[in-house]
Amino acid sequence: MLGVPTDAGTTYQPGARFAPYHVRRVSAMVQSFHPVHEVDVFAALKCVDGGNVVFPPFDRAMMREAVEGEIRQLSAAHVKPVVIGGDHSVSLPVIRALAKRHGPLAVVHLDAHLDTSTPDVWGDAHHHGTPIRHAINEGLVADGALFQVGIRGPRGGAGDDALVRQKQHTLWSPDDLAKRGIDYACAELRERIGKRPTYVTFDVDAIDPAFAPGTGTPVPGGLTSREAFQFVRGLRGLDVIGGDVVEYCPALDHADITAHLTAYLAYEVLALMAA
Ligand SMILES: [Mn+2]
Repeated sequence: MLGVPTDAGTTYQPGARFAPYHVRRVSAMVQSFHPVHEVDVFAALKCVDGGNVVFPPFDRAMMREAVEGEIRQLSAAHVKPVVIGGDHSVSLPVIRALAKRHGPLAVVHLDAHLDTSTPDVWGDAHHHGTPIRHAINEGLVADGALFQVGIRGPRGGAGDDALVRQKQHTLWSPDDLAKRGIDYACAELRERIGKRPTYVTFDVDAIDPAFAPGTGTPVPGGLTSREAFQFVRGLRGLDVIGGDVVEYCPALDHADITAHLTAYLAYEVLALMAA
């Protein structure tokens, strides 16, 4: 586990840079044995908290450089990273490092937002609304192997989904997931991804603000935390080579609801690796 404490890529309410500290604090509540996968996660895996990646918190380019460098070293040593953000801009350097090692990846992206914004939106190519566009355009994601789940709410324009559609990627809103059924959707996803190395990037705003109030760009109408767990558990069998949980913002949280959620989601990603 690595913390990446930055929110310099945030477009609305900042504060996600403090997430790793709070996830560590509540993670003492997360025990080892997974009741669904029937695996003792921390016995099956050698888990280490590698601390936080070090960079100036206000410099996004230096953050990307530091994170990519760290992940490249870990990956060369056969370590599978699980990153706690930070805002969603932390995912791009992780995906870059892993794709350099494994080739184009499958990416399972849970989020309220597409995160494929162009530089036109804010006059800047790199913020928390852009990592997926860069990952697609840099060839880090295999065609047809991106699954965006939980996307909802108004778009900036009619063409916002075009990039994702044009590469035969998949976009499931919470309603799409409910109509298909989560188990059926996961079976379809697993069949299409097959043996391809897979990265899981989990923006906590995929989950409804009722269940995840501590996040900077909330959108009503999201997944319940139960649906999210069911979905992530349904990824079992994929070759999960890394993952992240991002956009948890402690200052906006209540009673550590989102802190616990973030810690448990990270545990679910570890459980996929252990199972
Ligand atoms: Mn996001």
